[in-house]
Amino acid sequence: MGVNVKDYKPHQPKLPVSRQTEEQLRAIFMESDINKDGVLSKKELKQAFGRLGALIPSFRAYRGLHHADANHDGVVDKDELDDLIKYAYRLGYKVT
Ligand SMILES: [Ca+2]
Ligand SMILES: [Ca+2]
Repeated sequence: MGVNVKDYKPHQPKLPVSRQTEEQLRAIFMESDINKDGVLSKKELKQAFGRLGALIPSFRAYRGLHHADANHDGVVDKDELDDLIKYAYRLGYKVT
């Protein structure tokens, strides 16, 4: 029982680090959809960036929304979420 040392390959993660981080960021944003309407409001974005350790979550939510909200309806939907994730990733946010 236990870990099979022979098959343990620490330098070969299943996913590249960037991909893992993006998936973790996606999970955080999805969890922050408090009212489960499938889109992220500014208030929910603020919560998400707060969880990610942003110094000023409300500012980051504003910037993130401005960046990702392609159809200008004031919320980030599933299609826009990818842009938001890339935005957060570029800024160095990661799940700790
Ligand atoms: Ca929502
Ligand atoms: Ca939108």
